[in-house]
Amino acid sequence: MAADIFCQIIAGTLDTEVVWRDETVVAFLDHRPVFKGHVLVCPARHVESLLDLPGELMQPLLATAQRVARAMGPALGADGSFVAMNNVVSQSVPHLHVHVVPRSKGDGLRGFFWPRTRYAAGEEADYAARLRVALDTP
Ligand code: DGP
Repeated sequence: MAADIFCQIIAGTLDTEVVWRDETVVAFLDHRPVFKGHVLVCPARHVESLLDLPGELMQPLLATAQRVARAMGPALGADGSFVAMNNVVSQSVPHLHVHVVPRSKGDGLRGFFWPRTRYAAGEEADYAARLRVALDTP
């Protein structure tokens, strides 16, 4: 099977602006940024989505996302950042990537389109109960 695009970037066979690389994590510029300086932080080894991420990679991945987010102030003059990942649905590259997008007050981003709904009476407790069962919450 052909390596996905991010595996190729990580292997160095596809040219991209890499901003961080160590044994476990690689971070590079998204080529279609929400705002300039938008970074994708990936596990160096192929991991498809958050559900497949081994425990030992969780800390390095999130720590790198935090470092990148922290760098956006001094490097880009950002006031903050938006950090997110798509898993399967809306995930266009099947290699886990954390988006770290620089944000500035008044940058015009109205937020992603997240229509909000409301629970009917009693429904909220039912959803919570179903999740507690799946999570083995004591
Ligand atoms: P998502 O929709 O969450 O799977 O985001 C995938 C992102 O990957 C999207 O914002 C564009 C970016 N992307 C896709 N192909 C390439 C590429 O070849 N190089 C770079 N640098 N970014 C890419």
